[in-house]
Amino acid sequence: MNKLVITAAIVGAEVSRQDNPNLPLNPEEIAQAAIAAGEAGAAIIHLHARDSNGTPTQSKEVFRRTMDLIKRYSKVILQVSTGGTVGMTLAERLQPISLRPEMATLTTGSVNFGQAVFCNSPEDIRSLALELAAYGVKPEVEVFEVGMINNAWELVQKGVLQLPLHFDLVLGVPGGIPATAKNLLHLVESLPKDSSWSVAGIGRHELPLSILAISMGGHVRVGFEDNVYYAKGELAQSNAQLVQRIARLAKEMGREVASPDEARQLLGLGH
Ligand code: KMH
Ligand code: ZN
Repeated sequence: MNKLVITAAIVGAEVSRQDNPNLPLNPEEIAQAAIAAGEAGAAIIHLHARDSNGTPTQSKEVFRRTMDLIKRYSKVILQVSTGGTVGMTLAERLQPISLRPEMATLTTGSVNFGQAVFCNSPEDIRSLALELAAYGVKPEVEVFEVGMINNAWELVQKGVLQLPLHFDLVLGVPGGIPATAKNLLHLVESLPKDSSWSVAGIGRHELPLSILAISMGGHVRVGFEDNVYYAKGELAQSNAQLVQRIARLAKEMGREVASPDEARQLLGLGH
């Protein structure tokens, strides 16, 4: 089987220190968490940013500072969020793209997100995809519902997105596709041929879906953005602890963990 690419989603936009006091928030803390996650086996860091109050921000300067700090000590692939948090304008969300990260997310549809709505109109999705292409940034297509796969495919047919695509299948967001094995299989079977994919199981679904993905030849995303627990009733000490467990399980299951450079090759990243 191919090597396993582990993504660490280390901060997100919706979790807080009340959920887990070990959540990294400022650029220094986020960089430290990213570097430790890389040392534990993560090849990709999915990056959000917070301002000095801990509020989600897409500020280019905050992203720049965080990314510079990480790059100083680690070769991990940096994947910036273009989702930000619900309610942000498209212009806000786009800001870090001009920093030319190696990857960025692209959610190809709208979905209820807890009590809010994560809005991605066809026009906004197209603008985001074109912006990524203009800066040579590889998209990771974020899928919260099965129709989002078809929306990505339509953009391929229109020449806006290029094959092969890399997907992150997010299961278990309240309002999105439920986290079941049957749904994961359906999503995977719906992907365009030769796509690569990772799975992000939300909350308690993180571990069982990760194990399924390791078995199926997919890749895995873990981290505080998706889940703040190590086990029922036991908060995770760090993002690295969650990554370490996946690396350990993968080894037990006969899959080697990809280094950042191996992940670059696997994902067709040009630099
Ligand atoms: N915070 C969510 C509303 C992304 O990073 O692109 C969207 C999200 C996806 O986290
Ligand atoms: Zn995110």
